Amino acid sequence: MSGLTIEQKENIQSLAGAFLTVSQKAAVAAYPWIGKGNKNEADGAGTEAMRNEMNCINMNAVIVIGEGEMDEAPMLYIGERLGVGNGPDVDIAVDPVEGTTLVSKGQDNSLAVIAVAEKGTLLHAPDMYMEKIAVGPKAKGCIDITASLTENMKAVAKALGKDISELTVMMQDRPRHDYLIKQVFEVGAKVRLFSDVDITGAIATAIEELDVDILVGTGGAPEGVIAAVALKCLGGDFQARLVPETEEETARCIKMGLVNPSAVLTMDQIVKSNDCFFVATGITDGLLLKGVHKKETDKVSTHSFVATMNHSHFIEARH
Ligand code: VTB
Ligand code: MG
Ligand code: MG
Repeated sequence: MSGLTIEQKENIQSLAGAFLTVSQKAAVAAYPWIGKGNKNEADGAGTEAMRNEMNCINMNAVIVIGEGEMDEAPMLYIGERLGVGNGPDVDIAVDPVEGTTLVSKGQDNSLAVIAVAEKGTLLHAPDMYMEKIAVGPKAKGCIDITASLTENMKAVAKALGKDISELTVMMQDRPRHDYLIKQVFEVGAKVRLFSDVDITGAIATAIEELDVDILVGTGGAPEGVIAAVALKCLGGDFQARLVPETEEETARCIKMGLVNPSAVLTMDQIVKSNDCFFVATGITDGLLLKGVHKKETDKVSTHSFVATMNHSHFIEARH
């Protein structure tokens, strides 16, 4: 339970508008790098824009999921403090350019994303793989990451009032997911494979029109924390399990306070507070959002998605 006063809660939610500008600026900054074959420049431009804009916001913020450790990332490193001060105390998880390869190759579905939550309530997930499963509001409470995908599909189909063969399961197109794809085909359900950005797949489960019932698979842990915030706001559900692959990664988990590194992490363990929100802006066109597009006379258009605990909405803007 959060110990915040109503005023403090409102102060956190009132930051959402300022963070919309942050993600719009990051997407616009990455725009010139679409299709230029240079992931690092795209990432750098988005990161710098995000950081400059966040430093103008009245808040005491700490990056808990960012571009890396202090010694490897000059900007938005884990532990970096941002904001003008004298505002709400918050934790921030960012991915200024989620899908850098997509941007550099001019492919669909890249985003600028940010999740914000009450100070001390976001999981400090290390940069390693994480097994994930996400569903929308109607299937909340029905998932179990320790069970097989088949079992989860049965439970979700029941909750949605569908036949199991009518389910659409989204996952990253990777050989490591072959065993999952097999389970989907075995029950006659559909897969929807994508190359990158599993945050979009997770959110898609909570947006009816997108026709995605489950997001499953192993992807980045930082992206998992950001997706968990979005699903919490959207009333969906999310479960995860870190996949440390080396002794060093196991040690990092323990250092970050995860006594049992491969324990099940529920949505409420990943995001401990209800005082949180999520913002994304499309860089290239995608399933959830349109990308940045050039308009007449030096103008660009952006398309963003904001989800708070009270509501979610899409915003089209010209800059
Ligand atoms: C995952 C996923 C991300 O990159 O981290 C993926 O969570 C990396 O997967 O959304 P591979 O190691 O198989 O390439 C993204 O798709 C984009 O950052
Ligand atoms: Mg990134
Ligand atoms: Mg990423």
